[in-house]
Amino acid sequence: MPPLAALGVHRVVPMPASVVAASGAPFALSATTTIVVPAAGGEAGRIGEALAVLLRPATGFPFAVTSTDAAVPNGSIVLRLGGAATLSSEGYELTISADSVRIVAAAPAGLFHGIQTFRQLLPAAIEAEQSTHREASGWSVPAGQITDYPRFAWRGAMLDVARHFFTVDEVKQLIDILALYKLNTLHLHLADDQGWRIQIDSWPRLAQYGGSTEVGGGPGGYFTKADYGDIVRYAQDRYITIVPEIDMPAHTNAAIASYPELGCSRTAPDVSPNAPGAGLYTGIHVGWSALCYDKETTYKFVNDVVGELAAMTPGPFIHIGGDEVQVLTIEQYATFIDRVQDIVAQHQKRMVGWDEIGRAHLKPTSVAQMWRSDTSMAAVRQGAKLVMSPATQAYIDMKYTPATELGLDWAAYVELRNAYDWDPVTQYKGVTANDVLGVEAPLWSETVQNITAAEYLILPRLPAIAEVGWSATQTRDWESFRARIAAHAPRWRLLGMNYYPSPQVNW
Ligand code: TNX
Repeated sequence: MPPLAALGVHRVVPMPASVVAASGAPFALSATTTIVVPAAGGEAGRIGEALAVLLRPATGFPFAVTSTDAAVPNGSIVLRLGGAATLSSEGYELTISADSVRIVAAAPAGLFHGIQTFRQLLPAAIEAEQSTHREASGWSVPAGQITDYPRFAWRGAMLDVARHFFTVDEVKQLIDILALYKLNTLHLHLADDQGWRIQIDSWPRLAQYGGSTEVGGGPGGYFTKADYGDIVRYAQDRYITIVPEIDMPAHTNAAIASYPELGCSRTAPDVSPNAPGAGLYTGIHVGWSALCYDKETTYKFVNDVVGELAAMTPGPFIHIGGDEVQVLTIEQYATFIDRVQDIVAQHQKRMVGWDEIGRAHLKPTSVAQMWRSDTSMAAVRQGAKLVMSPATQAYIDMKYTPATELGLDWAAYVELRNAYDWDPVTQYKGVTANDVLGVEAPLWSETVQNITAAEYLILPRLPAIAEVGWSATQTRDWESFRARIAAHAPRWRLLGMNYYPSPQVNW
């Protein structure tokens, strides 16, 4: 049986803007299918190669990649740039007939997203590593046309590599999930009380000492600059921007343990007997540590760290945290954030911070990440844009139900439907569409020790958030989503990904 009778009953997540089924025969992959890219090659050529790499293992077909602008023979998958300028820089048009598949986009990111849609229209078995179980349907894709583009510019996930460290390989596995669901931003929470995870040459003990443990007393770890560059390039190849975060002025115990002159007051609420070194912290309390807001050393430190981070980060944003400060007054806090904002600007980047930064004097180019809402409106009133991460919907470190072993529950239990059924613009009174840059699902890692555990919390909730960020309001529908996402579990299994089989879905 073919996987889909017609394009009208496709299983694509996130839901495309427009899907028009055609009555003609489907397109079928075969041993003679070629991938045609523009003569100029370039990024479209690289995307065509990536498509071939995706299709070869399961089918066993060669998928030659040809560079030409000439008319193409029947049986081709054609990638073209231009002609779809109205679709924005991430949009695409996918046209499928018995003779050919055409993906047209104004920019390479759109071609990349179009390929993810084509991939999801193929039977799940396309994800298999070997062609051992030939697809009975003949690898066919129903005829029709999809026109698609995102609702929001920032569609992200966050991984907390500070509470537990994750390897470069694990981060790449997460990036693969983001790419499949057309997410374009990966925010890395690189420093917190329990660990500093990025090499900084001017302050070497940050990573060497501050990175030497994690929650529970494990060995921790950190990314060298080469590791970080590797992650940045892997993400770039998938049209994903890395947003690095150094959380300050609170959540800074790992830095203060490495360089005690950075601290003003610091009393760890509980010191783990497992802590391998003086001043290091392996518990999970928050808010108690702080950089000294009135010492020049602090700003030299911030300038050095932001400078090195800006130099290794091609994306426009540096996230400076700014959350949960308990040991500074509001005035002291605002003084600190104002100066840090200037430092970030001096390094030609835009500052992002958790919504508490609304208490400072924000530039309109700064971005506040809404998580609790109380200070978000103060940021909006200053012209800053919001990235929406309401903890009750978008925090994918929350337990699904009281029975979930992993995760925390301080904000809510977040079952799949809670993660899906909300709107970034109407969620909070006073926010308008113009204020919202996009959405992000943070994965804090107090209870999450490796990527397998992370995947259990990520799938299926991150695809739900991806649809919140990509799909137009009028195309979104819970019943439709729960039917479509069910078809993704076989894909995840073939990709070796762990997931939570939510009882809200008929898997
Ligand atoms: C709150 S959200 C925090 C983090 C914790 C998280 C756990 C935010 C800006 N701060 O420090 O890891 O809750 O859910």
